[in-house]
Amino acid sequence: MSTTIDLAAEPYEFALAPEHCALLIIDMQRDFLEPGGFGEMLGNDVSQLRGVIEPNRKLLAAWRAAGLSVLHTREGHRPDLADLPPAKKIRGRSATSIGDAGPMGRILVRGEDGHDIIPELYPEPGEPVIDKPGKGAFHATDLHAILQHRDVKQLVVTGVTTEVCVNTTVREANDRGYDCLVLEDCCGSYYPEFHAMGLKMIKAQGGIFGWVSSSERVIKGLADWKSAQ
Ligand code: TIU
Repeated sequence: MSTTIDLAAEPYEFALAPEHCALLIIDMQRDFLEPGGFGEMLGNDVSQLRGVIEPNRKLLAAWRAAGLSVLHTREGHRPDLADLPPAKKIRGRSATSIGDAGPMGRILVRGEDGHDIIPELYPEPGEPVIDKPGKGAFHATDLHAILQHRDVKQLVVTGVTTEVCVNTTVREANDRGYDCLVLEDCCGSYYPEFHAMGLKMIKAQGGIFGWVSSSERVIKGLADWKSAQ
């Protein structure tokens, strides 16, 4: 018997199908959340994002306990920078840019300390990590193939930043036929107004890109579902 977890969401209720739903945690990397990385290089106050760590930690624990699929993404480039578009390298006219040395290693380069996921949300064995060169998690990655092999049709999306990599990924997913539920307390931006507007853009027009809800609702829904089994 297949059951759904019916969650309060906007613009209307989201019917989460546990066997076809994966948690996708976007770019919770030291480069975006700690000083000295890519986020700070762009001129941002990285402390703005720290508040999303704890809700994601609790959600991830509940998600793992329920035995559902989880995938993590990391934005970054090959050490030889062959996958770095020249336009991305020079954008911002910053003194330091992607590939240059920083306190956490070379900025936004795979294998460096700054590129890795923060310890609080570190992937467990068996949880795919998608290394992506762009803002969207589908561009130039095997994410779509992995999701198809697992028969995933819905994504619960969290991570940073709301208006950049989360929004780009949700839009890409939407055009590939996935239903996306974005958790507002588990996403964050360096700019609170962009966070608010990024979520509005997803749920407006009848859920033009997807749904918005909270981790509290998902955690409660998972607990009720588990106890009913
Ligand atoms: N700058 C910014 O807000 N975000 C990014 O560059 N990447 C992600 O959102 N991960």
